[in-house]
Order: sequence, then structure tokens, then C-alpha cells
Amino acid sequence: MTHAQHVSAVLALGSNLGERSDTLSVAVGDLIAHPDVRLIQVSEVVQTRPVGGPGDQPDFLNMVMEVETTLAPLDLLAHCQDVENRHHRVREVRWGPRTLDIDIITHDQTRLETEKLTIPHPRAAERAFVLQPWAWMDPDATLDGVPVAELAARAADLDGLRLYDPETDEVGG
Ligand code: A4P
Ligand code: MG
Repeated sequence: MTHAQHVSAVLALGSNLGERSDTLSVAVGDLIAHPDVRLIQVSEVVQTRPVGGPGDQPDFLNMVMEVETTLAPLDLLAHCQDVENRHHRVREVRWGPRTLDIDIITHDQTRLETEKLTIPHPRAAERAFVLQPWAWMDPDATLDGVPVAELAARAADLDGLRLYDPETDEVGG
């Protein structure tokens, strides 16, 4: 009998269409409803200006979460896409508005570069909308050996990031 290996993975969630906050919280529930995915921790939610894509699209809500899973990277991707689809994600414009986007940022020490999946996520190291909530959630986190907080501090989009309060639907200063 083989024993599936438990690893830690970091997922990033984003939404800029519809009931953004509700979408994120339901998606977290959907992601950990899988028998092979267990929640370790979730980050704060941040409101962020869109990076790339059409200039006139609405602001995003973004967050990250850490899970423990026995799923292999491609199976975890399939599960994330399943959850995206449940939230009526339609793929139209690259970097365009979406009800829900779920990216795999890291999967243990996995390094992978295939057409379907690149891990660590190739753009995560320069994106405050991923790095800042991650650094707040896990102050000791590193990405490719560099502290995530340090990467966040020098990310170009850090300016457009505000802490979001799901209770009041307001952003902080
Ligand atoms: N794919 C490859 N690697 C991964 C990975 N590590 N995790 C492939 C998830 N998917 C991965 O993604 C396209 C394909 O990437 C998938 O089919 C999968 O096989 P998608 O979600 O269909 O399309 P997308 O998200 O529009 O494209 P892309 O290039 O993944 O965009 P990003 O990099 O995810 O950026 N600004 C703010 N403020 N907040 C955001 O959340 N998000 C994006 C999307 C752009 N700007 C943003 C935000
Ligand atoms: Mg994506």
C-alpha cells in the first residue's frame, strides 16, 4: 500500500465581478470541501487595482490561502478549475474581468513548467495582490528563497492595495 504524501500548497483567489466577497468565501469552502484538501490558514482580503488587461475593469478582491493536500499538482489544478466553473467563470479576455480566478502559487517544493501548469506561479513574485496578503498571513513565507514580505514591498502594484473589511464592505486607508 502506498501512502499519499501530505504537502502544503498556497492558492491565490481573485474576483472583480458580481458579489466579490461572497464569491471568495464560498470558494474557500468549496476548495476545502474536497476530501483530500484541508485548510491550514486564510489571509485577509485586500482590494486591488487591476494589473494588466482592460484598463476600465473594476477593482479586484484578492486573498490567499494555505492548504494541506495529497493531490498532485495537476489534480489540484483540476479541482481549482472545477470550483472556478461552479462560480460561472467564463474565459474570454486574458487578464479581463472574472467572477473567480484561482491560481496555484506554490505546491510544496514542486517546480513544474508545462503548458497547463507552471509552479511556482510565474507572475506571483511581482504581484502585491498575491504577496501582501500572503506575507500578512505567514510572515516567515519565502518564494524561491526570498522573503515574501520583501517581494511585496517592492511590487509595483502595492500602491493600489487596501485592506478590505468583509463585514462592512469597506476598504481601509
Ligand atoms: N496555469 C499555468 N500555471 C498555473 C498556475 N500556477 N495556477 C494555466 C493556475 N493556472 C495555471 O489561466 C490560464 C491557464 O493558466 C489555465 O488554464 C492553466 O492551465 P486562466 O485562469 O484561465 O486565465 P487568466 O487568469 O486570465 O490568465 P493568467 O495568465 O493565468 O492570468 P493571471 O496571471 O492569473 O492574472 N489584477 C488584480 N489586481 N488582481 C487579480 O487577481 N488577476 C489577473 C490574472 C490579472 N490582474 C489582476 C488579477
Ligand atoms: Mg488564472
